[in-house]
Amino acid sequence: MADFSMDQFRLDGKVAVVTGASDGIGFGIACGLAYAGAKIAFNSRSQEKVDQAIARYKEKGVEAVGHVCDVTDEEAFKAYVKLIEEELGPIDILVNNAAIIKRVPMTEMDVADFRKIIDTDLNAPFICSKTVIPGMIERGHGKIINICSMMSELGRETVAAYAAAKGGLKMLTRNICSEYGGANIQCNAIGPGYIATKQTAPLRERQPDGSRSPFDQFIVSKTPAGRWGDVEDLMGPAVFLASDASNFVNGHILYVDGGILAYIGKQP
Ligand code: NAP
Ligand code: GCO
Repeated sequence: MADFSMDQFRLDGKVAVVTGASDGIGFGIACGLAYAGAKIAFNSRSQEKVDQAIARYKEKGVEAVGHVCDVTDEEAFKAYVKLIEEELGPIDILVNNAAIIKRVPMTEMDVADFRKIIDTDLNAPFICSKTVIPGMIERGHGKIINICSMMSELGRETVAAYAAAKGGLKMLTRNICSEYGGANIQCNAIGPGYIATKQTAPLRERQPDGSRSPFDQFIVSKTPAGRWGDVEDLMGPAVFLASDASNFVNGHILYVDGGILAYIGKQP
């Protein structure tokens, strides 16, 4: 029998950058990677959020290094990577998590807003990936995890820009795999289902009588697991895709959605 060790899932000594991980899914994924042994760097657009997040990481037993950096600014991200490499060492793992959403019918959406969402949710993962890939090639290994979405596969009213960006991110994932798989870089994505974070809080707002909103009920009924996901649901998949256990997994979109994409919906 071939050799196998659970140590393949460990990330001891690895340096992981998780973008936009001051809160939400990024924060959860960063904690998961840290519990598996990785050193964590994150960024945010505000110093206040960096400081608050460092304290929250500490509460979770994680020593994370945080700095202000806007992922849409290529020069700023290059400088950020230089800083992280000085502080923690070369980057082994990049998680492209930072993103924004604006929910508005397409014909009412300003082109400036559409461009901003594409810039943050699609152009920025390109910028961040292209910044770290040369170092990964030099060192002979690297892991990139893009955070996709149900909207990488499905459309829905009011999220045209977000869906266009997340669909594009799926193909960027496959293209990075295609171009750099030969350099021992694995680029995969996680496609979370509906996860309870600030981003989705407006969708879960309670009705005046305390009951669940129709959209909230719709999501629960569309999810075979019968619930919203928690950031903890994404930790194991992220550790797997960041670790040597996934060295032959490349260009894959791992949907962590409680089964949404497998399900036609409740029959009448
Ligand atoms: P969130 O709480 O809004 O987190 C997004 C983070 O991105 C924020 O903490 C924000 O950090 C950061 N960010 C935004 N623009 C940035 C920029 N230009 N530069 C640097 N950081 C920036 O949302 P979330 O729910 O955790 O989402 C995280 C990721 O999962 C996103 O890619 C989202 O599309 C994806 N996702 C979410 C769900 C869900 O149901 N929640 C499902 C599928 C996919 P600061 O405000 O601190 O700058
Ligand atoms: C929405 C949601 C979604 C989720 C997620 C689904 O308005 O439908 O915000 O886009 O956040 O990305 O996987």
